[in-house]
Amino acid sequence: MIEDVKLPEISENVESGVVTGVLVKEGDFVEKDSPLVELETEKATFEVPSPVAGKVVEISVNEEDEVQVGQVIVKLDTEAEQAPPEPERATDVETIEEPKAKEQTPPPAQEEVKAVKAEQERPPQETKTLPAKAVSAAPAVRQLARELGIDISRVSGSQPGGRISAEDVKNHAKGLIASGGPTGGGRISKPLPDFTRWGRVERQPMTVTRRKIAETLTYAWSNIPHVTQHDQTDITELERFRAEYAQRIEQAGGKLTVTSILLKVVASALKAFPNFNASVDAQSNEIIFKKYYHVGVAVDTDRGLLVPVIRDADKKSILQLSVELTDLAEKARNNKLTPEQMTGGNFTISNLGGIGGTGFSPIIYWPQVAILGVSRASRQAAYVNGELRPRLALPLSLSYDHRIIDGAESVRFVRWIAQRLEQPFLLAIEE
Ligand code: CAO
Repeated sequence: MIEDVKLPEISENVESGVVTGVLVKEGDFVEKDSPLVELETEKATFEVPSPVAGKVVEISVNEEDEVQVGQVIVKLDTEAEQAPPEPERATDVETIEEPKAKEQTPPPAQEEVKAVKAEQERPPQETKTLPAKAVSAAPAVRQLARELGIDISRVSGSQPGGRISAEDVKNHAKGLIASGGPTGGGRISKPLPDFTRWGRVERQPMTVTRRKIAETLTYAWSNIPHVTQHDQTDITELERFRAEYAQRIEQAGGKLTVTSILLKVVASALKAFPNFNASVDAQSNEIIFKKYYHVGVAVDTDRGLLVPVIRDADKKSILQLSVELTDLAEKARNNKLTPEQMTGGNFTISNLGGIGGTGFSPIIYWPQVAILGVSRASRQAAYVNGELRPRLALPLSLSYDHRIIDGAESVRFVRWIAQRLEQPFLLAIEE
């Protein structure tokens, strides 16, 4: 029997995605839950699992196609018998033409289904992405919006049922230009000069992830009055502690790093300074104080910046945090994060120190109100009890929302963190 496999419901308000990888070819036999295509949506990239086992008889989509929920992705013959494995399989793998498809490990299908459900149940104000709404528009209209750098969920539809027409998109664009505001995708609506007048150029479309990053950061940068407070902390003792326990944490499957220790310190700091664990509701002029402590960590990946979130960081040990961070950073780099794993953070840590740098001004992840940037630790000479000693200094850069956090409080917050890193025992006493 030939069965059409359609794109299932992804999550609330997400009606389509762009195919970034076709992971099977005609003739392949797929097991239930094995990945068929890789899909990039506004919220995440993930693999679409096969709902049944069968032989692929037709692939109905190509890379870069925009696919709507309910659209057929592949056709499977569910009665086909799986061919017995070839005896010379090891040689086949070496000469295979599509390493990406073969390299994919089967996805944690149940986890993804759970994640999608959780995403659907999650109240919209908890998401770190921009507020979205159900959008009804033809693919060509969506394409036009993308080309103009417009977030289609912000366009009002004039057609029956609120459906958006090409004219609606153009009118929205005109309105943005008239108001001088930025369009979605982080692009400014001023036309660019013709660069070919000065030399050869190459145009490349932004990936969905890049557009989302641009849109989120542009929104945050234009809507939050940012100030960055710089400080540094002496982590000489902490480095000794890290070396001492590194092996134990490694045995548990994690890596003890400045970032995993910071997760613990930051979660405690958020409890001590509730203004940093809040969001501003500019529409109702209220401040929302959160009573949970979920902390995001910026991870540098091939596709750009991703921010997985560690839930209830306050309730976890440094060992647990180290294992979880190692796992989430690996998932981020291997494209395995679910949308749920990237939402709901209250505060973010962005550690660029493994790469280098002496300081930077991180952009806050709206609707959060602060972000801690960490740069490279360096050896410095410092006076300790009147003697000049070599010490390891870690630069900290805290960007905060000046609407609800005052400068003095930002200094106290970052000093509080600095002191717990300088004297790791302090945290143990307080916990
Ligand atoms: N100073 C000096 N060395 C540092 C350091 C710092 N601030 N932070 C990390 N390191 C070292 C680590 O100790 C490790 O060294 P060893 O292997 O010798 O122990 C090495 O750098 C690599 O660290 P890591 O990346 O494995 O581990 P981490 O937990 O410190 O960082 C993560 C994890 C995910 C934060 C990091 O890998 C990453 O992706 N950072 C980039 C984040 C980013 O792009 N931010 C920009 C956002 S724009 O606002």
